[in-house]
Amino acid sequence: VLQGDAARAALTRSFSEIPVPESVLARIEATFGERLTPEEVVARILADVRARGDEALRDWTEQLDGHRPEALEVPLEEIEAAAVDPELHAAIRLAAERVRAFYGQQPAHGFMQEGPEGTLGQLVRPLSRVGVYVPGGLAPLISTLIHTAVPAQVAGVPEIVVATPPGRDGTVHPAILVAARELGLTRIFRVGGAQAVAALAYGTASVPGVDKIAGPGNLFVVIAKRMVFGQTGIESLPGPTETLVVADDSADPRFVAADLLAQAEHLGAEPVLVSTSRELLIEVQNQLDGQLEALPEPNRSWARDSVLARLKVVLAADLAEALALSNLYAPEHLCLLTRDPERLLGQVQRAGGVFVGEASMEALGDYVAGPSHVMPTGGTARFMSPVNVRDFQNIISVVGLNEGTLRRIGPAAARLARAEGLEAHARAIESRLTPPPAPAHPE
Ligand code: HSO
Ligand code: ZN
Repeated sequence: VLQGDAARAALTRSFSEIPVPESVLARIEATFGERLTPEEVVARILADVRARGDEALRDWTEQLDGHRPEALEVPLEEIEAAAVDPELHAAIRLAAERVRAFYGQQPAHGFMQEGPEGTLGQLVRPLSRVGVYVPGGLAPLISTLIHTAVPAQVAGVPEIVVATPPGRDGTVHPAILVAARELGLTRIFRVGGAQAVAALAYGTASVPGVDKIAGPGNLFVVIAKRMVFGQTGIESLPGPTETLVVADDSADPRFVAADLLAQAEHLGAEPVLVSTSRELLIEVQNQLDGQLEALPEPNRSWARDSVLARLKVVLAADLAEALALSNLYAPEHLCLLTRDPERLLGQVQRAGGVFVGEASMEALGDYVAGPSHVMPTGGTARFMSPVNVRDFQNIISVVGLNEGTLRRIGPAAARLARAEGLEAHARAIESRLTPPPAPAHPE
């Protein structure tokens, strides 16, 4: 149990220390025959896809996902034929409807200030083409497709393509296909990892290059997104998930443990518990043991792995200190399990999302609450926001001032231009301020 300075030190993030699991390094060595860093691996894949396009995508998919896809795009008939049970289908619909309704509320318009000066304003335009990355890995993340594609749709993006790694049999999970169909998405590519990011960034014969790549992924996907930034946009660098629970003595230890375990079952997750009550910490520990035991495999191993490797437990002097620690850590998810949790919202400065009270557990937010579950991880909540409509639009500044305004503010601009040594700027302004010389009268 950490307290005071030790707690502050444990919750201060250092980006140079992001550990690469030994299993990842071992896999790299097995694949490449040498101990490359993940960055070196990604750089190789990006360069290869850039140079060889679809053939490189097929080669890397075969090597890393164990299947060689001849057609990289999922045929339309396969999307149309995909089926899941009616209950799951209805749940997919509900999730999509609720995310759509939530982002329908986000103010995302521009403004046009028209007055005696003329016009100044911002035009807002949707991006033309967006690529959504849906991780494969341990689970088919149906919800992730919904939680990235729908905000882009609300933004007005006309073309959304999806990339997701195929299973060993080469197929994409039917639930992903059903969700895509529900959203009206028809272009799905069975390619994952850094090679998918490369394809979306550079474009290949089969995969169209996009203006922005959105969505979470494993270490290689995140590194690839960072490396292609500039060539294409990225919405953020969502890495392994974290949840920080703030609980006081009123919290139910069963729920605290359940919420920690829910996120602990994500690969590489970091669960953090900050409590003002020592008794609660002890009871949560018991609950964690019991609930872990009761989880089926493989979920128990996944969750246990995160708990053993990364669970942090902090005893805070009071809720003010608890919130200060949370702001320092800037968690992806902040869960408030306290008396009057709304009261604490005013103290929340940094988090991807805040989940207020017992009835708003983060797992609900992962699926159907409304806000996108793609939230800033790794402390990036200090400067990034959850996926939202604005990620899929850009702003165009409009300058439409009239001549009266030019006369008033032009001289100041010319003065600034000369101070910068930029004479042509000054003249461009002054040529409109001084009336042209009167034409000589031929007499
Ligand atoms: N909690 C994860 C998202 C997710 N959970 C998807 C279930 N499915 C990262 O925020
Ligand atoms: Zn989750």
